[in-house]
Amino acid sequence: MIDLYTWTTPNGRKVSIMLEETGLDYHVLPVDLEANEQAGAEFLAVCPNGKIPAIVDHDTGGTPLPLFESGAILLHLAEKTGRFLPGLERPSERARVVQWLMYQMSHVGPMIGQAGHFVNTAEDKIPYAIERFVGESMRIVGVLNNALADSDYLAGDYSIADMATYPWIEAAWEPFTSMSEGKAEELAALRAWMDRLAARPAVARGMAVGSGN
Ligand SMILES: N[C@@H](CCC(=O)N[C@@H](CS)C(=O)NCC(=O)O)C(=O)O
Repeated sequence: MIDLYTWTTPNGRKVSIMLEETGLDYHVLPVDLEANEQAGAEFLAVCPNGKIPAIVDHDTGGTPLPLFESGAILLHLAEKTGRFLPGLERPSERARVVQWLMYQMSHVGPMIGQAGHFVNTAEDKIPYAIERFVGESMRIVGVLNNALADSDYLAGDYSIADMATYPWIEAAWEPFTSMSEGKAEELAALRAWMDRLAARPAVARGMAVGSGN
């Protein structure tokens, strides 16, 4: 059994999608970010960084493993199940998946997250910050679109890199494409990839996890 600490946000959804895809036995423990439960002692004991997602894997054959950082969790679950990440005997294919996973972790999530903060959350609408983070997010999304021009998935076969990226693009699609005319057409390859993922039943189930259930 795996305990999944999560909420209805993109980083949490990456892990619930992977859990649904692999069929691993898991139990959801909602961490209500609006009630600031991520700062409570119970959650901090599992995730000292105070951010979802986190898991406790009880099926290690030994001491249970608490783990935070969505990318690390996805790698762990992929290695545990031997799915959605090529094995060490296929080093080049594996490296490509890890590359796009790192791209999500270091660019897609942080930049779109900051863009959302400065556009929506911040009381003070700072033009420099909005321009900086929205501009960089658009550039990053463009890189994804180019990568998908000749490929159904980010790194060859469907992988944890796609699972990590999808919830962020799904959340950003509407606001980003409504910012400028022609944006949706420009990002046609990305849209087709989104539709491909949305059609997967496990993705739909994973996206629905965490809302206080
Ligand atoms: N790099 C972390 C980021 C986690 C993260 O930012 N989680 C957000 C929700 S998507 C969170 O818990 N925010 C609550 C807070 O900042 O207090 C990961 O990928 O797991």
